[in-house]
Amino acid sequence: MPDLSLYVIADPGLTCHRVPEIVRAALAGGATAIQLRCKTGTDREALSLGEQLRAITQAAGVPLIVNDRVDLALALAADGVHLGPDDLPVAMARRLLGATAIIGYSAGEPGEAVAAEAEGADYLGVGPLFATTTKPDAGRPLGPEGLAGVVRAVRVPVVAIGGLGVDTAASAIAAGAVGVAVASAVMTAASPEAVCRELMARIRRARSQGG
Ligand code: TZP
Ligand code: MG
Repeated sequence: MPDLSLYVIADPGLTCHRVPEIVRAALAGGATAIQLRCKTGTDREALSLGEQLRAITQAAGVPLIVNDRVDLALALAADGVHLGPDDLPVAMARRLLGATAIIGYSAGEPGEAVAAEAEGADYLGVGPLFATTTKPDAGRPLGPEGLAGVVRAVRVPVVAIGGLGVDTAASAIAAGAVGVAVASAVMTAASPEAVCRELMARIRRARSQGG
């Protein structure tokens, strides 16, 4: 499994700045995985951004995971895909992408998490941990207790998502997540590099305190 400690969600809908520049800065600050999340725009636009991110992540030796879209993941030769209940099932994505692809799945409670693990998901994105405006239909925040309940239910690594930033990352790690997935805290930051550096410092500190 790749290092999912600081999993930055590159969503062009959250910024008026150039996404490739933000991703470069995030990687310089220590981001360990990048997700391409395009909820609006044309397929050509998503492909063009994906090609730029593919080159940047490859040069940095960091995985690129495509949200929702198995076709785009294939077109980009991305490292994997992140799926949810509205997307192709995990098992079908596995057939299309192959055994080495990283396949993640969004789960909001233990039952969903156990089912996705049984279907072959490599990791789970679990949330929203806290309230977020980035995904209006994300559901009720789980809080650290809810996250810990999902972590206990599965063997695959869990990445916490939703409302995470410098002040909240440690609580996700303390609840058992292997990492944090962060969209707005990085995409809207004045310095994405500085925010990522601080996030990694908080993640490391929380791990050392938990161990
Ligand atoms: N899935 C659950 S919450 C969420 C997604 C995609 C949004 C995460 O964005 P932010 O800005 O880090 O809260
Ligand atoms: Mg999805």
